[in-house]
Amino acid sequence: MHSSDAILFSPFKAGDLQLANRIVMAPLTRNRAPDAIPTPLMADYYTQRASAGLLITEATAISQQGQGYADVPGLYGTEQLDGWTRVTDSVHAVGGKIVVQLWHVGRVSHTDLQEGGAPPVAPSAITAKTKTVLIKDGVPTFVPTSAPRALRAQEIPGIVHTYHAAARNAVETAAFDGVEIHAANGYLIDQFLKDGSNRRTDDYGGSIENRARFLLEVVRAVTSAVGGGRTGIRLAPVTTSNDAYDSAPQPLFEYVMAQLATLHLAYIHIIEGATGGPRVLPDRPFDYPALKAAYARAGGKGAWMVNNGLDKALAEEALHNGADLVAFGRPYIANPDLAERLRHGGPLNEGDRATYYGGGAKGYTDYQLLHK
Ligand code: 8OZ
Repeated sequence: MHSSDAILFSPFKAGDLQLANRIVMAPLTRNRAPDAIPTPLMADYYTQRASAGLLITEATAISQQGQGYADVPGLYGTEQLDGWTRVTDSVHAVGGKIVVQLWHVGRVSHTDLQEGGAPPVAPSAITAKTKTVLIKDGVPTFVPTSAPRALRAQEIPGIVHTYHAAARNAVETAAFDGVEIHAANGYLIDQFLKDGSNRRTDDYGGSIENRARFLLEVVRAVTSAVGGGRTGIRLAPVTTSNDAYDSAPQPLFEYVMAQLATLHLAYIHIIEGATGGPRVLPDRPFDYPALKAAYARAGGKGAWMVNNGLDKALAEEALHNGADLVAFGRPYIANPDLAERLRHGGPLNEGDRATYYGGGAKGYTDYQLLHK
């Protein structure tokens, strides 16, 4: 091991999660779960990547209403939980740790994916300027998202409860080590947070406190199900994904940090910049050190996980600057042994974009290892 590698390969305890190293596989949507049921091929895929200190699964719908894309997995049916149990058993058999990402897409959906062809739900009836993926005649096809309807206030406790039930099933039934709440990338929780998508005039809209209410109710519901030490949360303050926009993200996210600090989470996972895109956006400035300071100042003790476009040098720099964990997304598509490749300083395989979303083993479980 090179001495500068030591920081990436040191063990770390995030809440109740004892991790072998600082390298995290970020959640990656791969659309290979027909009928939302995880397959044996998915068990192979995650197991191949289990030398990461922590695997975070692809975003996983907590309910059919929370579904927004073809062939993404769920956590709300017996067969889905059985499929995930095959995944977690296989990952645990090789010593890996795995949490599932809890997902409700809100308005980023299509009537074809909703029960009875219903419109998707959102804080406000504002259509996202974004696309989703349907599979038509076996071919993944991008289509505009459908116009959503605004949730009635009385419906919100039911959705919060669905997060609670999904978290409990994930840990108690499917043997996940924990859960990550997906509060990023323009999905339901992010839609409530940001004023570009939330025009409500009730307790869930308007002020920062009101827009953060849904997120905090979800976090409390999830921690009451599985404990804060098994709960992480992913946030993307200035992402451009799925038409996400807030006019003043700094005070919004610093308020969220101060509230989360009291809930004893395992980790805070921050996407810096535009998800899968530039880390710095000239028209969306954001002070990440101030965000981390707001969390620490309020007593937050969870691990600080950073993500987006990291390479080895950036990851080491982040760890030296106070991050605890570094998450890699796209590099994990083509490099199942990314941890070993980082240790050796490369080389990295290039991913094949044509097989990112949908399909079978090709471009999924057939990438070469450095050493066999
Ligand atoms: C890419 C394609 C579909 C969904 C996200 C869950 O951005 C996603 C996603 C990414 O968080």
